[in-house]
Amino acid sequence: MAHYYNEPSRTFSEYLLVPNLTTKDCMPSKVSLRTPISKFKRGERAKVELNIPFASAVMQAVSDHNMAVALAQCGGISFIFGSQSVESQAEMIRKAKNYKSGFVVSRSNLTPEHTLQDVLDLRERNGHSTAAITDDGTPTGKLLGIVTSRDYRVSRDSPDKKVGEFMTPFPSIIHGHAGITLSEANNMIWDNKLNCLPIVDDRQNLVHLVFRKDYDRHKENPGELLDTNKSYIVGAGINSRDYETRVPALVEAGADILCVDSSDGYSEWQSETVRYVKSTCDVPVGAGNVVDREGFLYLVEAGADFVKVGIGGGSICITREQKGIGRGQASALIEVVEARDEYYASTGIYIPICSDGGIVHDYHITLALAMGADFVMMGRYFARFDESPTKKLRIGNNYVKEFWGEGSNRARNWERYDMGGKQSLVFEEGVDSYVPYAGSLRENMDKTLSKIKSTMCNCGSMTIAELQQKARITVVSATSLVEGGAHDVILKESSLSGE
Ligand code: RVP
Repeated sequence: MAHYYNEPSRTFSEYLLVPNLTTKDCMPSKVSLRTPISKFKRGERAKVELNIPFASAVMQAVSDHNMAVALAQCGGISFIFGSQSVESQAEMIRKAKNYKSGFVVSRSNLTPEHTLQDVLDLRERNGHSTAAITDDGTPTGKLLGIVTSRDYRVSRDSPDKKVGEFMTPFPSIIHGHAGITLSEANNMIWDNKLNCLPIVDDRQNLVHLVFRKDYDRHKENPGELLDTNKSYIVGAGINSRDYETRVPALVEAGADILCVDSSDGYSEWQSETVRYVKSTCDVPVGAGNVVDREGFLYLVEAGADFVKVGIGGGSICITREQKGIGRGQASALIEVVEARDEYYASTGIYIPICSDGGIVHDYHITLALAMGADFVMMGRYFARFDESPTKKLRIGNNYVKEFWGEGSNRARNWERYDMGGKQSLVFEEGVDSYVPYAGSLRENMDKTLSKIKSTMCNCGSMTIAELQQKARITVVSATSLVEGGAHDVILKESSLSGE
C-alpha cells in the first residue's frame, strides 16, 4: 500500500512567526546575515559563506555575469545558468571574476550612422542615458564619440538626425587610458566634473566606462562578497549529462562553487555527478532538488556540500500540474531540516540547506531561515530588476521584464528534467511569462533586508543561527489569513503599490 503523509503539504503563507522578547541591544543595524553555503565540521568554518542569505536561480532569465556582479556587491551569490554552451557559461564566469569594481563594459553602444531615434529606443530599452559611439557599435570598438541626454533636444531635433552630427566627438572627450586605477579615474571624474569617463587602449578602442555613480556605489558596498584575490565570488549551475567537460571548464574559469541543477535530484544521475565533482576538484558542489529526508540523505551520502530543497513551488513551474510530483515548500523544508539537524548531531558535519523557489513575500525569506534554511534561491524576485539579463518591455501603462522557466520550450533545458533516454524536452514543466519591472536590485534588496533584520529583532535574534534556534512558528488558519492584510477599509491609491 502507498505511504500517506499525515500532514498536508504546506506553503510559507500558512505560517507566521510569533515574536520573542526583543532586548535593547537587539537592533536591525547589529543583525548579521552571514551564512554558510558549503558543509563544514563542528567547530570549523565553511569554505564558502555569504554575507546575505540570497542566491539567484540557475536560470537563463536570471543569472548571468551582470547579475552575479550586482548580487555579489550586495553580499549574495548568483549561480550562472548552465543551459548554454560550456564556452559561453565559462565566459560569463570569467567576466564576473574579472570584473573590476567601478569599471564597466559599456552596455549601450551605437555607431555614428545610427539616428536619434535609435538613441531614444536604446535608452527606453535599457534605461542608460549615456551611449558609447564606436566604429562597429560594439562595446570594444574604436571609440568615436559619446552621446548623453545633453547632446540632443527631442523637441527640436529630427528623429532621423545621424548620431555623428550631434555626438560629442572623441577629440573633445576627456578619457582615461587602460591600466588606470579606480582612484585615478575617480580623480579625473571629480577634477573635470564628469559623469562618465571612457577608458580606451592604445588604439583608441573602448575598454571600459567609469561612472561617477558607480564609484560612489563601490564605496557603499561594505558587504560585498569577495574571494581572497578581491574578485567577486560566483557560482555556476551544472547538469548530470555533460559534467565531465563542463565542470573542468567552469573551475578553470574561476567558479567558486557549483550546483547540480535538476528538478528532481533524488536520482542516481545526480549522485554520479556529485561523486565526479568531489573526486576531481576542490570546488564545493551543491545538489538537489529534494523534498524529503531520504532524498537529502542520499545526496549527502554522495558528497553534496549543500542541499537544495523544493519541487514544483517555483513561480514559473508547472511540474506539479504536469506530473503530479512535488511538495509544499514549507513542509519539504521542515522535513529536510530535521534530517539535517539529526545528521549534524550524529556526525558533527553541518550541511547547509537552500530553500529554492516559491518566495512570494519578503517575509517568506525570514520564515525559510527560521525553519532552518541557511539561504534561499530565488528566480522571480531577481528577474524583476535592471540587472537581470532579460528585456524590459512596456505593456499598457506598466513596465515588465520577461521571465521564463528552465522547463519551458523557450529555455529548452532538457538536461534539468533528464531521466535518461531521449535528449529533448518531451513536455513543458515551465511557462514563459512577464514579471513587473521593479527597478534596481540594490534598492529592492535594501528594503527586503531591512524587513528581514527587523523581523529577526522581533524574534530576539541577531544571527540566522540564533533565529533557527529561537523561532516560534505557528500555522495560520484560512480565516486568520484575511486578518493579516489590510481589511475592512477602503484603500487609498497610494497604499495599493507596495511589495
Ligand atoms: P521562484 O523564485 O519562485 O521564481 O522559483 C525559482 C526556482 O524555480 C528555480 O530556482 C528552480 O528551482 C525552479 N524552476 C526554474 N525553472 C523552472 C521550470 O521551468 N519549471 N522551475
